[in-house]
Amino acid sequence: MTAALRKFTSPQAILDEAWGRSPPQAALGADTERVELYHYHDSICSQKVRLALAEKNVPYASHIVSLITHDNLKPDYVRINPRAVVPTLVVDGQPIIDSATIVRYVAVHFPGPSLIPADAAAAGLMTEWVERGDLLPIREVTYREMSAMAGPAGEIMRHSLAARRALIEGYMAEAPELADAYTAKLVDVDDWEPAMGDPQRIADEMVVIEQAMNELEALLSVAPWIAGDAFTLADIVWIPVIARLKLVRLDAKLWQAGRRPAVAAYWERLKARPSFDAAIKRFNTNAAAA
Ligand SMILES: N[C@@H](CCC(=O)N[C@@H](CS)C(=O)NCC(=O)O)C(=O)O
Repeated sequence: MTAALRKFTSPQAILDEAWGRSPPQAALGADTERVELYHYHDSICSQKVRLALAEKNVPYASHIVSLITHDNLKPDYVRINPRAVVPTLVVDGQPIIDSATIVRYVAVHFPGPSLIPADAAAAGLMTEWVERGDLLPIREVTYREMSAMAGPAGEIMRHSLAARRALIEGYMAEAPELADAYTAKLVDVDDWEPAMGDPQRIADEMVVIEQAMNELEALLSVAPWIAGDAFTLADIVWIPVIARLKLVRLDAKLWQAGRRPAVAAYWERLKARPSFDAAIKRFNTNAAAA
């Protein structure tokens, strides 16, 4: 750690100083007993769920699970989310995991605007793009690009990644009943981290992203939203994807300077929605994101 970083008292303090101030915990809604969200500011999957909750105007109690200090690996959290990832939505005491499942749950179980089209063809398109959003190699791109950044943000990311294996092993010793979850997490760490710098993998990832952007451009050239005239869960899943590509500065390559003008216009429409402010901007810790 550099001298500049050592003056801070904790990793969270470093993060706050480098990227902005954290929003208050559990201060987002009055209905704190019914709906609780375990999430992290910049987590793309958390952004999806916050967007769905904002579009439906569902109040919730907010519990920030820091991915920088790895609160997601702590035994108490792994007990509610065995994959040790954010987000988790808890409704009436029942945890629901996986952001695609959660946004569907929110769409179906809460009043407010419908986020699932009635038309079967549009609903099919929506489902396809919800799944595609999940399949994009965004995690790899994010960690690689952010670890490579100069200054505190990059240093935090590198330091944070390096700490994970030892933490997982420590928690596994502390909570042996969670050994299966922790073993899976170690496999995950070993699996993707070394591949982050592999040039072939990076090239393959860019092909996948460019292809998805071409198809998105085609869809958005004929309709305002991914599945047609109505804003749906597909847009909820893709807002954070586009925001993340912007954050890691791939917008210059993908939709700036006349490239993919329909995607560029879509990004402007997304940012103008009140839910963007509530779910992304409010939690944004990096000025490059918006
Ligand atoms: N498929 C899961 C993926 C969740 C996920 O990977 N979350 C990331 C943040 S976006 C996370 O918690 N990463 C921490 C880790 O992998 O240890 C979902 O959509 O909820």
